[in-house]
Amino acid sequence: MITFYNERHGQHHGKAEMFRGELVPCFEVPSRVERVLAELRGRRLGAIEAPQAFDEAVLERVHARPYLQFLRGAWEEWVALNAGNAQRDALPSVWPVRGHRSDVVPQNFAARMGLFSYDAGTPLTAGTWDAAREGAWCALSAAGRVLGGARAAFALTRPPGHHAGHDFFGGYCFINNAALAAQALRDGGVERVAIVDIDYHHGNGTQTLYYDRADMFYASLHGDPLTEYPFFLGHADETGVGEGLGCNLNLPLPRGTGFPAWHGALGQALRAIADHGAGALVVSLGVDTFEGDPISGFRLRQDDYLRIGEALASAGLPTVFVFEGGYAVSEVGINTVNVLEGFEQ
Ligand code: SP5
Ligand code: ZN
Repeated sequence: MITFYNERHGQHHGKAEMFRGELVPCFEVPSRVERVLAELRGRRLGAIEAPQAFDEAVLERVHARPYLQFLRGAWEEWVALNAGNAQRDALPSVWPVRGHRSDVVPQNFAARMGLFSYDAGTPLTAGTWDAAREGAWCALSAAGRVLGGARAAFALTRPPGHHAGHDFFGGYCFINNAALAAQALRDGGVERVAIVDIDYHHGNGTQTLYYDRADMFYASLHGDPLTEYPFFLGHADETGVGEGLGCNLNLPLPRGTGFPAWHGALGQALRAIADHGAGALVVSLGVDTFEGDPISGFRLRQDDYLRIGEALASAGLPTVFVFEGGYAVSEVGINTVNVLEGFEQ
């Protein structure tokens, strides 16, 4: 399968994220994608290409214009704020909550950063916008290849995307690459698109983007939000709204879940996708379900990822894979490429 690789991913490199009152080194590091790239090359999985360039207006198919404007200018504004900021990543520290105004965009940069985000774990750096935008081009190029008749294509990029919503960043994500790929498939003539999100974390960004739509089916397997990030979305009773009612399937699983139960839930998600009549599939491919992942709680092993690829292939749909989480750096390449290889066998 062809891979569209984001050569600019390294321009996004956060130093630290807020965790329990401390700034701890970022888990979402450039070496993650370098490992996947090396594994793809070593196992000769197919061509690795740079993405096409697109008009930035296409990002508005998924994201709000004021949010995109914010992201475009954020680093320069941050640097202009204080001497020394060029040496520090930007992190939000204040947010609107229930009953506060979110319809007025504040002039203060810290306030605007909070308006457009939901956690303090997602540093914005000098090259974040360039890296995220190039990642969007990878997702759109992969969708384009599938629309052109390819069985599958892979967008290998970071920062990841599934936590980013219409007008917010968080969870290491800025631009929702999977949502863009799904919309591109729709715009290319696929009437019903399914997204299956196999990252350890619920894809709150993707779910909120398509919650009221019947043409986008979102299914996610993830750590139960009662105990796991992103906490405030991802419960089983979230099934969609309006025309989208019945087009959202959350399968939360407890910490400690191993492959048999996880694989059963994937089967359930794929049956629901078949029932929906989807004509194409987008896979939010996180491998933070691995037993060795430093921030997650499932117990999948390396060989399980081959079985996941086989199960995804059994859906029989043209498929766009989009790289998401996975923080056990030394195994992230093997696990990710196992999914792709399992799919091709
Ligand atoms: C794309 C993706 O996988 N985003 C995940 C964002 C998770 N952010 C919260 C991480 C909390 C870190 N916990 C550290 C535990 C150390 N033992
Ligand atoms: Zn994740």
